[in-house]
Amino acid sequence: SPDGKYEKGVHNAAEQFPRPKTSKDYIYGTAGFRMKGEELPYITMQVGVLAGMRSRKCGGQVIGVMITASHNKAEDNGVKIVDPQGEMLEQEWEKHATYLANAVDPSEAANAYMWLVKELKVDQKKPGKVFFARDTRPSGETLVKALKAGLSATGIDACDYGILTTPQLHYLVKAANTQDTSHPYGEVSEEGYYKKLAAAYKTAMDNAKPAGQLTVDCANGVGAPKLKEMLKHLPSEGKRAVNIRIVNDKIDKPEALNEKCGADHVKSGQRVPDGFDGKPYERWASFDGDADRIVYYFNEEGPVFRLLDGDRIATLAASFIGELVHKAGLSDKMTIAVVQTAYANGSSTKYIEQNLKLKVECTATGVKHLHHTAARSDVGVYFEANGHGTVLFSPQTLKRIHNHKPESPAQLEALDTLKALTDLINQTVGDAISDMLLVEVILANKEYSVKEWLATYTDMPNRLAKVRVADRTMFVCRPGSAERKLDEPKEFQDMIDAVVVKYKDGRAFVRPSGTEDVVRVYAEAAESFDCDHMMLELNQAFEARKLAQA
Ligand code: G16
Repeated sequence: SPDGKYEKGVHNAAEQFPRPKTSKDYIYGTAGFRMKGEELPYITMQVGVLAGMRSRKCGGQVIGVMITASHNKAEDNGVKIVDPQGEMLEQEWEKHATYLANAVDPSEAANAYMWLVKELKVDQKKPGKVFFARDTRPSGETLVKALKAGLSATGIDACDYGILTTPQLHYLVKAANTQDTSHPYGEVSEEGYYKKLAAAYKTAMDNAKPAGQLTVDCANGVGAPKLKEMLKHLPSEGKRAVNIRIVNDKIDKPEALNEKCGADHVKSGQRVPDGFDGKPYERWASFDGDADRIVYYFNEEGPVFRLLDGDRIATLAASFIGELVHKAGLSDKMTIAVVQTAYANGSSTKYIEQNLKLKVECTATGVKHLHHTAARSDVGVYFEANGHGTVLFSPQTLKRIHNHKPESPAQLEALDTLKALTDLINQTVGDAISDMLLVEVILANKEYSVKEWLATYTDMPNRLAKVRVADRTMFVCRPGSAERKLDEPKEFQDMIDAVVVKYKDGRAFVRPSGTEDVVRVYAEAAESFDCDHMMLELNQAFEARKLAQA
């Protein structure tokens, strides 16, 4: 390093934030590193070191670091790196993060740093810049100190954005790296984020009327204060006035985070959150702990719970964008594709292919996989069933939309709405606030109530469960199967297949989680009681192979 200064700096930082004594290997997983917050300072310091290198390597462009454990418990935390265009860290670099995180002591840390500098040909004299933020978890404060230690140890210019939602940080990174280009993404400030979304929302609502009140469960997380901020920028009077009520906003009670509320609780358990007081057909939505996921739902009389999850948002968005493209006279200029994962409800896939007549692709879980696939299309709509997703418009497509000359007032109207959507949608990553505004705009424009939205197709009954296992790394998905089949443990897939064939339209899969110490089990079938039965049999298969842990 410049006179060995940074090498020594890393050594010192690793002394200040030593690696916990553990036999565990840390892995940069589905969404970066995730574990108990108290275990994370060393790793976070190392993430700072790597983010700085990445910035130097990317010609000094801003790199982001987000400290959050999103949907996980309050005592957990996590840290992940955001690349220059606001995407997830390039996969090739994940192993470098894993490598640094597993250097056992200060000398190894310093050596690992120097080895990577050489290996990646990082010019340490070049400037580097990192933006970072955290969610509301109390452990975030210590982790910020550790992160700063890693950054300053290696001479990186850092900018602390305090508490933000994950997608807001992604926005800022992209905004910073595009500000001097011909297509700036937006102002480089939290305020700029609200202004961009608010302006787009107003245009997209020009010819529509909001469809009654929406109540948003913010999981007692960062989404609560940020949604409140967002509301200040949206019209509160007149025909476009938003009518949004916020519940579960207790961020001063850290233990309440994601506790019996939030998108994951609602989606996995197919149930309303604590604090629910909705009357039949009242529209509700839940964010997760860092506000990058959203699901909608309501009760019918009974009450019968009805979920409008990521698949529903994807189909709603794809159909509306398809209509706008058609009305604007752009049909022959762009194609729309939808990207899903194995968790997508079979009915949603059928509906997209048969009714919307769009191409569907299936990838592994993790936004990084969906995002890359979606980016190959002109318009790529991607959503995980859990409510994490967005819509990508390729640069070429954006150009076509902006250069298009409408030939009638109707074409003009559709084109203006389409243009507004390209600004309303946070194209860097799934964003609960942005996705919520998107859904609200679509429902208002289509004059849809939740009832009509639900009626577009009928979900296959399904169940989602977690199984605790001794070692989730024993479970290995079959390459190329988009996690729908397992290769390991040997012959376990045969047992799953033997269960599934017994049920009409049965489908099930088992995959190791990348964010929790569990394996996930998904099952769907034509009949609800078949799902329960199938789940029971799958659980028995775990027992039979002694894979489950009490
Ligand atoms: C993260 C990822 C999502 C993924 C989820 C669960 O979400 O960003 O793409 O679906 O974890 O992943 P897994 O099943 O591997 O545990 P979040 O909202 O927690 O950041």
